Amino acid sequence: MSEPLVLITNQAAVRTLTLNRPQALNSFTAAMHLELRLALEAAAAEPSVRCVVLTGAGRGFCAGQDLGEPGMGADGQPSDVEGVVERFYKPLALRIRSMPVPVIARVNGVAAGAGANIALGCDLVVAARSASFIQAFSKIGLVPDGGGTWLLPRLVGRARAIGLAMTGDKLPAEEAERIGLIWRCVDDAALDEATATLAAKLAAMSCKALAATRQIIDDALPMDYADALSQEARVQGEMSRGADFAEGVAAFLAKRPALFKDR
Ligand code: T3D
Repeated sequence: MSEPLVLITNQAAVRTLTLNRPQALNSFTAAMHLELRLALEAAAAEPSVRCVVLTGAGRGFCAGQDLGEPGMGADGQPSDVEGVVERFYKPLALRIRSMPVPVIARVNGVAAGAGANIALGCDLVVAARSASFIQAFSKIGLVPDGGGTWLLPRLVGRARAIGLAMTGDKLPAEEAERIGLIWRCVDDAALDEATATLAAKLAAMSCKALAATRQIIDDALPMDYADALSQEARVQGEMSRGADFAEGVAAFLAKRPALFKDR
């Protein structure tokens, strides 16, 4: 039997999905997309999962689209890049952004092309110091995809977004943290512990509130101040009617840790 293209492991309430094509730096094939889609759906549907970690096997995180796949131009066949982006990268980016639990990208090595932008679309990115981010698209005559055109200017501003996307230069993880592209850069030897600690912390919090936090921050971006304040009032009302809020307040007043269960 062939190896799974996405490895699935559980540690308490944290589910780790590991892209598993290390020989090609975990670049995406249609088959790996389909396995990842199923794995994300399964994690979303499983009530015991309260945080998802996305990472890569071997020395890379993900080198984006597998450029050797049939239909990528190298085989002389007509390419269907638009179809690939619509069928695979768009649903993947949207699925990550709509997960009912927080999603952490554990960037263990190079993240290039759509691999970089799928990582950046996760809620929190923790990267090893030896890792790097490359908007590789311009080097092969493409434009950023995987959500890059939306994410990059919002994360680091237009000047840096254009600079990264046009040059396709390698951005070391340390610099990515310094400019606000990612949450944390840690020493390689500390990556496992830093990711596990963060994942366990998020898994113990109110998933419902964390998923709603992601949603209203994204939704507030094009809003004016008054509309964002109204959105906060509406969603705060929803949250306050849930069991997690009652539990959070009760735990605070009783000076005990809260036990959140909503998703
Ligand atoms: O359908 C569509 O195309 C639309 C969607 C587009 C989304 C995209 O992601 S477009 C961008 C695609 N990605 C790239 O252009 C990145 C290509 N890779 C690289 O530039 C380099 O591999 C890296 C800078 C990421 C890493 O360099 P390095 O020197 O550390 O490793 P390497 O030797 O280049 O790669 C190691 C192996 O992985 C190598 O195979 P080999 O020679 O050992 O058998 C290499 O061919 C393979 N590999 C790396 N990236 C890809 C890949 N194979 C297929 N596709 C790749 N993207």
